[in-house]
Amino acid sequence: MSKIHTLTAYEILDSRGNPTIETEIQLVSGIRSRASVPSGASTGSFEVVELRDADPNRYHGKGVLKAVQHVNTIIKESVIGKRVDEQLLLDALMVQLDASSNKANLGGNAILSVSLAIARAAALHYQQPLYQYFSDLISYKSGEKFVMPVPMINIVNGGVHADNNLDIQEFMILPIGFSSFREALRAGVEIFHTLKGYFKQNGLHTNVGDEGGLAPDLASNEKAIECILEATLRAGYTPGKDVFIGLDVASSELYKNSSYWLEHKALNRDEWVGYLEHLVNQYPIISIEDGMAESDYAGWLQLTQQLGKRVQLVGDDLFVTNSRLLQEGIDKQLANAMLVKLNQIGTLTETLEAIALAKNANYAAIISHRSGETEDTIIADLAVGTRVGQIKTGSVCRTDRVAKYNRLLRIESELNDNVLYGDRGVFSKFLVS
Ligand code: 2PG
Ligand code: MG
Repeated sequence: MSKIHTLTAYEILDSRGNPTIETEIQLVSGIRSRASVPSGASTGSFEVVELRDADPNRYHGKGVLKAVQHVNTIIKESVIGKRVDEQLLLDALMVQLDASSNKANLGGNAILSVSLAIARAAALHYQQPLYQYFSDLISYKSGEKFVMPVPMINIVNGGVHADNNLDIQEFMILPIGFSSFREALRAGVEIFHTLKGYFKQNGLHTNVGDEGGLAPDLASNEKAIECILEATLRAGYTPGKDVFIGLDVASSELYKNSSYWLEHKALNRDEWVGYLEHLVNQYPIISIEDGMAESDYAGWLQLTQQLGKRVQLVGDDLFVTNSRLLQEGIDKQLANAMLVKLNQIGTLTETLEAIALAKNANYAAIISHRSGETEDTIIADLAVGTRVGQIKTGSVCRTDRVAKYNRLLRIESELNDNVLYGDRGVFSKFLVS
């Protein structure tokens, strides 16, 4: 087995033009690989620490040279000479080296860049595609089919991801009613372009937000959903049959002084849950992420009781890919799905543990990007390898987003017929046929 020869980290840029960390690993065998780390804007308070330099003379304080330094010294010294396929051990070692509860010492970004570079190098060592390596790591039976994920395509951006007047952060389409990822993605792309044309026709601007979704000012949040449904029909698809709506409300961002702020009005918990229920009654919505603020547990319970049988309720800020928080949510019966972001927890091992916990509790898991991304496509492989059946990776323009879709297209083509699309098991409980 090849051993780790050296690690080299450096500063690169993410899709918003902010510094982030990339780590290159070299094995004794000569194999080299690298991995980079994304960065969020609407972050949950319990995410691990993204270590930044806070040096106002560089990148407005956003430099990551301290994290780089940690990889190039402390982490490097402790992993050199170790077997590259000991992912569990190496991740545990880094957690131990950090010795804090939230990776504040070495930086979650430093640790994750190493964790992912290791996985990629091990896959190369075994001459396996990365998704296959992930699948083996979690011990799927060989021969069990891979599952291409349903893409949650974020075609209208709002909230902190855009400079428009929409409160809801992400308006997504889920092309569920298709038999391959390729055809589902094509529908998504056609709807995106139709929507762009429709906005243009109506004198609305067609600039895009951080995740590549269109970001015009609109009369209301509901109007965004209505425009998407209109574009779906115009593109020749049927809402509620081929294509469903998903929202990431990112409501921790809207929650101030115990009120949810919508369209400049303060709503109390009942009114807010009532609003979400109204949206579900009115439109073919199948998934709502962060419907309630991360600290509003009573609100989450109410929302889950009221809507949990009808739609997927996804905890992002609520769970932050953290098994302890997820277990608490499972015990209290909050939400019914978890968003999975590698950099919320900081190692591959802990991410896989959280996914396993979700699966065991019958919670869906959705592999996700961050609003600040790099060209790294590892989440595409993670989605296929873990067979979770869903991925959230933004709009269908801008290379930071499209790179993941392109990787998925390549994987599907490589797997030929030996692959399923989506996982009706995840959605069928919400579909009234
Ligand atoms: C989210 C993400 C990704 P951010 O809230 O789900 O879409 O945004 O990376 O800014 O947290
Ligand atoms: Mg979110």
